[in-house]
Amino acid sequence: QTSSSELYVLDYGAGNVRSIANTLTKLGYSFKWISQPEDFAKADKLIFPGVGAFSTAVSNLRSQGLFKPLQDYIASGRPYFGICIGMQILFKDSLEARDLLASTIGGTENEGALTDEANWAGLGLIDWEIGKFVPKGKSVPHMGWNGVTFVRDNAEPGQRDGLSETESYYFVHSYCAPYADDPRISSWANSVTQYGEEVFVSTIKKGNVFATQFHPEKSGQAGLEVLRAWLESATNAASGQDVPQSAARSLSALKQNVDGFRKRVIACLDVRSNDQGDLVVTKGDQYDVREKDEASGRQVRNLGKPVALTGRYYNAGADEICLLNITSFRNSPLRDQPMLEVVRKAANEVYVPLTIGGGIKDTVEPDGTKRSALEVASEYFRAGADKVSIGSEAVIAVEKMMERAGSGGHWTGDGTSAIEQISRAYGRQAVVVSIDPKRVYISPETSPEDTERYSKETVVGASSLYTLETEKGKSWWYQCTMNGGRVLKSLSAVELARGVEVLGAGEILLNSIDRDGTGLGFDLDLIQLIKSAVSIPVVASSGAGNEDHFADVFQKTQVEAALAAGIFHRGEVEISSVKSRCREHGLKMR
Ligand code: 1PR
Repeated sequence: QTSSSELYVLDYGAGNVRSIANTLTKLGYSFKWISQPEDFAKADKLIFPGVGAFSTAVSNLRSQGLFKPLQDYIASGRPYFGICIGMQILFKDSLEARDLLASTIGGTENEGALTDEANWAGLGLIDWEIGKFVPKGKSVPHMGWNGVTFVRDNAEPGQRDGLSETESYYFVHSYCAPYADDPRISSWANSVTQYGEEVFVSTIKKGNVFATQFHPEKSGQAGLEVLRAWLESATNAASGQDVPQSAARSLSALKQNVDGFRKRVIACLDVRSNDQGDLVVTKGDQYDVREKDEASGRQVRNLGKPVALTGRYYNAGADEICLLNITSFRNSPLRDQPMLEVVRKAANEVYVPLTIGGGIKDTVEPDGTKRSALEVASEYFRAGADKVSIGSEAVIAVEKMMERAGSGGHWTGDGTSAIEQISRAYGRQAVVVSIDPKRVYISPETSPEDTERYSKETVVGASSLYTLETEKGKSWWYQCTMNGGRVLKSLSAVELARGVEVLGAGEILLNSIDRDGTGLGFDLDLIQLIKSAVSIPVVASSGAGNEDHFADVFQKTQVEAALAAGIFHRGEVEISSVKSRCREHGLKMR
């Protein structure tokens, strides 16, 4: 061991570790990466920002010879901070590995690794199994901001280790450590969080081990405080030789007041090159991003610089920020260095989740080099993205799956789609599918087959939640589009949503070409239709014109998140006023 205090961060080569790096730099700490087994001996403090899937983490650690040294490091009593999978890996094992094995993914490079039972097992420090959320009355993954409640009575009420019962933290996971009145788990649990009816362990603290299920590096100022407190206080303590703990509260006592899941307000930036070749934030009306005025030469609307706007929205309290490269279908994203640079710089300034979309697909570069969607996504994750959003490619994947299944057949993936590849490596929660539906009004000319086919998914005027004057007496269904609405498909938005959930998407970003940029409010019919078709979270998008539209969509459709672009870019509505209006309606907001 070195005498100077060496902080190390464990990176086994998956997911967004740049965020934690940026956060440490922001807090004024220098650190080194663990790049080989020998590095553990040099570390005085260790952070493991585990991202991705449990079994991928375990098999990567094993194949790189890092598993045993990590186990030895923790046993040595030196301070350890685990984040997300970095917390789950302390447990005996996880249902996630078994689920992955049982899933119908064929011919994957992971399959061999998974059939080896060693790769199901975690470090085994905590004799408890990581379970899975049940999607009953709530979406899974648990994605968003939630509170914490301390398991033991608090000397300093409401606050401990930089962690506060009045703040919220960013969670993103489908698997969790269920809390129970059993010392095997209650002796390790420091705080719990409630999601729906389920109470799970949100932080672990014992001896030299501290771990969070949430992402402190993505939890804004509140999260930075948790990291800062640990960095300032972390001292050696042999595992298990802790000061005697006061009694843990029972599950029933904890369950009463801890459900603090917040609705998310997301700012979205559509990014593209303007005619001068500069990357700008633009905004369309029904996806047309050019100035209406012919005299101006129909220039691409320029609403600002992506990095500057991202920083502005972070400071204004955005719960998440979404950057969409809206013309990426035209060129190779891996050669699109300016966009990657935007992501890198944005990730340097914001400590809330960043979603990056556009061009996540298998590509062939101009020199003939093939790049898989997974490689493209990995590049974005390394640049600082937390989630990637897939648009056009998702439509193709679902069409193929439906073709394979034939009529009445079982929908199942074949392991080759971008959604499957990325969710296998990084976890379902890292994969968003962006849907660009367009209304198709049913007219007397609509063929009987079409009317029949979509009868179940057709919104009839009378059943509409929110009919505008111009829509009265009409019926319609929602058609999928690709390439920013340029290509129309026969697939319906409901089929697409159901299909991508089967393939492994963790969230749906639901746009509406009809409402985009109109300020008429979200298309509540569309949102309700999709929300009830899937059990993954849905982000409502397109059409927000004022604060009430947010309160409306949250109350009437149960979506977890709502996104806007134009009103924020033009400074017409502030994120803070959206949140206050929602609070007035009794909604929980960060
Ligand atoms: O197909 O995987 O390369 O992804 C391309 C991505 O770019 C998709 O997510 C697609 O939705 C998006 N996109 C493509 N063309 C456009 C366009 O506007 N011409 N933008 C576009 C989609 C919609 C939202 C917008 C909301 C809210 N933009 O991003 O932010 O509608 O706007 P509002 O609050 O102003 O109403 P691929």
